[in-house]
Amino acid sequence: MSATLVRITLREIRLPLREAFRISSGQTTRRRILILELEDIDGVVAWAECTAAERPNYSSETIDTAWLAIARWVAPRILGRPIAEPADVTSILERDFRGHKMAKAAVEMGIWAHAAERAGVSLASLLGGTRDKIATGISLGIQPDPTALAKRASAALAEGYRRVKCKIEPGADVDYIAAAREALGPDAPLMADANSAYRLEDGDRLARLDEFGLMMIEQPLASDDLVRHAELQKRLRTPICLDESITSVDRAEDMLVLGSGKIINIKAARVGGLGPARAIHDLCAARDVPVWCGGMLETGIGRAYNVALASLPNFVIPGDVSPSARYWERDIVIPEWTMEDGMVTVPRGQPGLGISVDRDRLADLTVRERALCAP
Ligand code: OSB
Ligand code: MG
Repeated sequence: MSATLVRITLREIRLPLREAFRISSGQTTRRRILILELEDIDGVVAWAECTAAERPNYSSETIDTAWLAIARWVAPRILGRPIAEPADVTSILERDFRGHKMAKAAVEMGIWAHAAERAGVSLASLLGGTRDKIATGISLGIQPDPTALAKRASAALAEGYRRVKCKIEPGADVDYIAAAREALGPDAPLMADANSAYRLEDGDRLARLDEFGLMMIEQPLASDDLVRHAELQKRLRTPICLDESITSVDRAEDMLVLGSGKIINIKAARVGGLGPARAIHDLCAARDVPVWCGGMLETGIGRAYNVALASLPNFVIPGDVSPSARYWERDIVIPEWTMEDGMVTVPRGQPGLGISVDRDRLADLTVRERALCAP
C-alpha cells in the first residue's frame, strides 16, 4: 500500500474557545491551530492537525516553530518519496533530526489517515483498535474558587462524563479538590492535573490529596522529570500519571523502570506520532500499566485521531476526548463529534478519519496558507 505525497498544504486558523481554559502554566481563550492537507499523486487527500500551542507553556514547541519545522525539514523528507508503510515514517523523520515531535507527528499522523483512506478502512482498524465506543472524561480548567469547580464537576457528571479531571496549581489544589470530592460523592472518578506546577519539596502538600481517593495525579513535577517523580511516587498513595515527561517509547520504558508513575496519558503528538503512541500502548499493555488518551483542545480533525487511538484495547481509562460542543461554537468537521451516555462512537464503518472537513468554514477561518510541493 505504498503511497507518494506530492503536496502538503499548511493553514493557520483562528478559533475562539467557547470558554477560556486555564492551566497552571497559562490561559487560552482563542486557539491558533495548524491544519494540514496531505495529497498524493492520485488526488487522495488526508487532513491532519498539529497540536502545538500558541505559546511554549506545555512543550517547547509552538504553532510557529512547527510551521517552520514542517516547511523546512519535515515535508521535504516526505514529499515525492514513496512510503511503503506509515510505520516507516518515524525512522525517516528521526534520523539526524532532534526534537520537533509535534511537527513530525502532524505529518506522520496524516500519513496514517491517508493510508487508511487509500485502503478503504477506518484509521481505528488500521491501528488495530478494537473498541466501537470510547469512554469520555472532561478536563476542567482552573476555576475562580472551589465552589465554582464543585458546580462544574457536578454538571459534568450529570452530562454523563465518565471521569472528571481538575486542573490544579499551588493555592488552587487541596480546597478545590476537597470541594469537588464533596460535590461528586466518594465513588465518582475524579483526578487532578498539575501541568508541572510543583517541586519535590511540595511533597507534603501533594500528599494531602491522598485523602480524596483520586484516580491519579497527572504530571505534578517538571515537564522533563522522571527521577523526582519516582521519589514523589514513594511518598504518595495516589498513583502518578505522566503526560509532559513521556516524549518517546524509551522515556516510557524509563518511567516504568524508575517507578516514576503508574499510568500514562498518551498524546500521539507529544511522542512524534501514532507509531510511537501505539508502541507505548503495547509496552504498557505488556507490563499491565493502564493508559488513556489525552487531548490538546483539538478541532474535530485532531479529535478523530484521538478517537481512533483510544479504540486500542489498553486504553482502559476514559480519555480527554470531549465532544465538539465542549470547545467550539461550531467545529470545522462534519459531522461534529458528539457524546452519548459518556461515550463517543468510533466511526469504524468509514474509511480514514470518518469525518469530512467543512472547506468553506476552513477558508473563512484561515489567516495564512502555504502549499509545500514535491520537487
Ligand atoms: O495537560 O492534558 C493537558 C490542554 C492543553 C494543554 C495540556 C493539557 C490540556 C488538557 C485539555 O487537559 C484536554 C482536552 O483537550 O479536553
Ligand atoms: Mg496533562
